[in-house]
Amino acid sequence: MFRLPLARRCAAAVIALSLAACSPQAAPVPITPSPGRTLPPTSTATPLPPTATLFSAPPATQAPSPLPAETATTAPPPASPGGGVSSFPDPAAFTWAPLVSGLVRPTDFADAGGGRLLVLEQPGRVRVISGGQLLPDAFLDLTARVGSSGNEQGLLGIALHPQFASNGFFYLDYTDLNGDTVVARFYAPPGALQADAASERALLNTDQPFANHNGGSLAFGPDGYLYIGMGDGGSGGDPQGNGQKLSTLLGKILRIDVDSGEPYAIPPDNPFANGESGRAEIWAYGLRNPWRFSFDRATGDLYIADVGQNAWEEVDYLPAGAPGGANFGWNIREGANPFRGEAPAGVQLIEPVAQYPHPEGCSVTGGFVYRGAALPALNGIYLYGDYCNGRIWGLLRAPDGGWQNRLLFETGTNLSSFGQDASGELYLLDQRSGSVLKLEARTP
Ligand SMILES: [Ca+2]
Repeated sequence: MFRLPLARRCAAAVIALSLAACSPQAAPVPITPSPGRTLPPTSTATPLPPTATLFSAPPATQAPSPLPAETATTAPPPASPGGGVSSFPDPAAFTWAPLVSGLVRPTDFADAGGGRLLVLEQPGRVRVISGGQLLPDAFLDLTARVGSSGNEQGLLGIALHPQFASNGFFYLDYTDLNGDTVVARFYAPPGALQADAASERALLNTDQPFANHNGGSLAFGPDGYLYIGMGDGGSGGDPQGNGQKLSTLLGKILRIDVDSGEPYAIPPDNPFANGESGRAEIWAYGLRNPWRFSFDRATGDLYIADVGQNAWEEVDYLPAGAPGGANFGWNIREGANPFRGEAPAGVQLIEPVAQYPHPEGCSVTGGFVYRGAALPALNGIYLYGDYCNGRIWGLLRAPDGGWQNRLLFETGTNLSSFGQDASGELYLLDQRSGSVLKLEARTP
């Protein structure tokens, strides 16, 4: 999400998209698809063939680390054994049902267990939904520590420790009053409706040279490590070259071990773990503003939505078990297209598995692979959307490694984030209306 200035960008989109509702003043579009509103199954959002996974020269022997051998050839990698559907269902069978409203610029979501759903508000509060109701008292109020004057600043991401139910640790990513990124650990007593605001323990503080592109996504991987999404630092076009620069944490996905070290340890298989040829925290790079990444809870595969500059929004993919050091191309590439310069000899760039052009949208928001029980017709489909117009696509990996992509929903929301609960059911956050909506089966 988060394109600056939003109003200007969306004005252009509205011209081309009669269904778009980018302007904050625009009347909300009904959020449930109907047969008349559901778009045709074909979309110009283009899944890329598996043979386009890589380009440029074969891997060099020095860092950055090469990808696994099978992805370094034109042969598609085998599908992960997660199971799931082989085709898209009729999207008219589903609806995004309102769950709660009254939130202020919601940005992220987590299931804390015990019937508690946590929702971040960009100005700095963590709110609680309990028993289907938004509780008036915040789970945590950090508004005095969070700077949110910029459209892309504020309280941006949350991840619960894998043992949160017993240890009460959760992690937040926010921009502070100076506009710099903080990743910190907090504590809440098990089952509590309020966290301990005095429990903050900073893990990472990173200077942000510009107000935009602060990343902010957090997720624990299947390996138990904490992954952190960092934008390229902002402005436009990555003027500092941070995406490709291994001496900065900007423009990266980081990977740290929060269960060891002080305040964390570097996993020994991080690609630059010894810190000699790159920052030890780096897991993947070449990213502009990875606005939401997630792991398929069935396979461990990693999906990254990376917000584009002016032309292309993209979804990137790493199969489970892929080594660190993946380079997703920014700012040499924007989506699967040249942006600036060429990759140095020996540097491999990984192409996205799907991309869509402006003005089909203007800022991608990554979601989740559906693995819930309630909607089996969606099992294995990765849902992602566009912040500016609320479109939601499905991306489905075929057994041969190819990808199918389909536009599924026109929600008309400012789709700031998706959420996933402990059961694997999916939600979306509408920044404009301050609402949380849940994906459900449409009942006649
Ligand atoms: Ca890219």
